[in-house]
Amino acid sequence: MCAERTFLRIATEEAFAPPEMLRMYRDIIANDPGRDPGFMSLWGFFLSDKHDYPRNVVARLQDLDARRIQDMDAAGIDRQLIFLTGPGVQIFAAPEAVAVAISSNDMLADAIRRHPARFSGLAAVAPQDPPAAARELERAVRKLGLKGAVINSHTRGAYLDDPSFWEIFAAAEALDVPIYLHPQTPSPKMLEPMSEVGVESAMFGFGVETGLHTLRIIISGVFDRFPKLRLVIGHLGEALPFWLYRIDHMHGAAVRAGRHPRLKPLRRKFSDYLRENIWITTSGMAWEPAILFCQQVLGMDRVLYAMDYPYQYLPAEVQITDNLPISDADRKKLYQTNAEQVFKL
Ligand code: 1DF
Ligand code: MN
Repeated sequence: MCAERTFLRIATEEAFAPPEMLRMYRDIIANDPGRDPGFMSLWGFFLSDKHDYPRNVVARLQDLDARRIQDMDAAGIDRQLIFLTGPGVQIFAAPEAVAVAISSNDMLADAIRRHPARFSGLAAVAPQDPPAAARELERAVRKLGLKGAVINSHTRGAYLDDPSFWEIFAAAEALDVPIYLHPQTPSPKMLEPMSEVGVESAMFGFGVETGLHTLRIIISGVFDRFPKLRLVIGHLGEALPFWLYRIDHMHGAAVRAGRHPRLKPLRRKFSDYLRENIWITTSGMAWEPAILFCQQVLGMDRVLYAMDYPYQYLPAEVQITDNLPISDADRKKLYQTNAEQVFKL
């Protein structure tokens, strides 16, 4: 199939980490372990240096040159959409978070200038300081050529359905760029029943956290206030496509009955927002029945390919996507043109 390939493979949820930020992570682990137990479980593991698996991930995260391109070539990936790994700057106090977002965006933009045919990127922003986040998003898009922003779910327990964050959405809508709502470990209030059995990670907790966050954004009316806002979520929509029928039914019934003050009438059905304002990627979910289900439920134009490099760097997974029983035209949408349209690549 490779010899006569008629599409590019664009991977849309690919991570990097500046060495300086990892030094700051090590400092939190050593000196402030109570800051966020989810962060401790995640980065305590990846920075533990006890096993090849975390060591290899951390080495690959820091490379924005030859090793990354070699890995892309080995897997047949033509372009990566790269962004700062989770939880990015969202673990820091506001002034530090704002500064690290700026420096890591500059670092990513430099790498994209070195490898313009292979890399694109999204900006890190600090939701802790919404006006600064909006300003940095504008700088990153206008001056650095980045294609949108990543936000790694909750920011020290706070969710984006709180209107204090909405100027970030206003900036994204005005700049006509998407926000990638990427996972991180569940917020402190949700963590313990997961962490006591070790499933708060990307195994399960990431998806619950980020699916809940997306649901909160929709039911709060964000898309009625910002109807052109585009959100991208990974891991085949963090299970929301599977829940869609039941959420539509129960959300509608609860709103009509006035069941909860935060369940307010919306202009559209819950599922309409998922289909019209949200795009999903296949990161970590190279699984034929699940991909076909999401394409059937949301439409061929809404599902984008992603690998989740380097966390799930499995070149064999590309074969699964190559071999999906869909038309060549639809395969090109999945691998290339949907990403080109959503991120304006
Ligand atoms: C993991 C997975 C870590 C994802 C990530 O960032 C991450 C992991 C720290 O395997 O622990 O982004 N992921 O998106 O699935
Ligand atoms: Mn990821």
